[in-house]
Amino acid sequence: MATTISPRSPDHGMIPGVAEQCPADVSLEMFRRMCRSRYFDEQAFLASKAGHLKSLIYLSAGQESVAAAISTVMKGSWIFTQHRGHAPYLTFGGNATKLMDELIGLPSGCCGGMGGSPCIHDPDIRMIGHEGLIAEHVPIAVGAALADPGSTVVCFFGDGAVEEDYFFGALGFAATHKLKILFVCEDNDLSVLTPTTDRRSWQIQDVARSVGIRAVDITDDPWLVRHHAKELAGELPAFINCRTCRCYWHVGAGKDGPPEWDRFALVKQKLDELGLGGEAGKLETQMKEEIELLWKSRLQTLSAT
Ligand SMILES: Cc1ncc(C[n+]2csc(CCOP(=O)(O)OP(=O)(O)O)c2C)c(N)n1
Ligand SMILES: [Mg+2]
Repeated sequence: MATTISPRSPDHGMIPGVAEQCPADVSLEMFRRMCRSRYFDEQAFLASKAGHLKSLIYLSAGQESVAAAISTVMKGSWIFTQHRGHAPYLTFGGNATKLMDELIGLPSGCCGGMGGSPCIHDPDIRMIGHEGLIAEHVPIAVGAALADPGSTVVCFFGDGAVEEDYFFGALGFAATHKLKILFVCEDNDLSVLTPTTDRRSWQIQDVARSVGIRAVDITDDPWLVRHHAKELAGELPAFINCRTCRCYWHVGAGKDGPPEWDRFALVKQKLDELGLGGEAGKLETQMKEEIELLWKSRLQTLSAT
């Protein structure tokens, strides 16, 4: 009898051989982007705990594989995120120093130090900031796709955001007008601390399909995410629901407990199996040192002012 893999599983929707088919340089680049985001957040966690940050922080750690994979496909797109935007910003090439300064509250931050972690806005990478109401950016992202048909739009949001009424209207509008937008749900199964089964009886991918949008429901394996993003990029609008797990609290520097799975470790294991472990190790050390040094220098700036 065939076994069914639970949607809350690190193997949900896996396609055998998908990592093997990916060019080595792309696999390493996805991992480099994951490291950039992961080590940024680890230092942000420490800086927040030490009381150095003006902003409340919403950490992406644990979920970074999703944006790392999508960023290798949807280059040059407009990017919209909600409060958990560190990984989309950093993987799409955002300036790490400007984000550190933003969290510290310096005028050199990407929002002049006034927006903080949940409102990352940076025209340099075409990223539009979130204003605070969950999913409010989704209709705006759809509007951007309507206004700029020559570009593509990537809109990231959480599994809680899809329950807002304006989310549905935006999805339907994008379908009707065949807009070039990729909707990406970072489905960590939590809205603050409430699991999905306590909040709704339906699946968002079914809603997307019901209005004629192609949708997949998969785990956060970056090779799998990239595979689907590449396929769907030619058929926008499209929807990717990515089952993922956050490492830290909803907001602030703390831990609820161990995440259901550790994608970062699983990716390293896979890179080893692909014979890329040595190069990946070097990249990881390089990114870790680079980001740690940057944080150190920015925090020194703070103590000097
Ligand atoms: C319209 C609205 N309702 C409630 C809130 C309070 N709130 C802030 S974050 C959040 C949870 C969002 O969950 P999800 O979209 O899954 O994102 P995640 O934090 O899991 O990344 C809620 C309910 C809000 N900001 N806006
Ligand atoms: Mg969530």
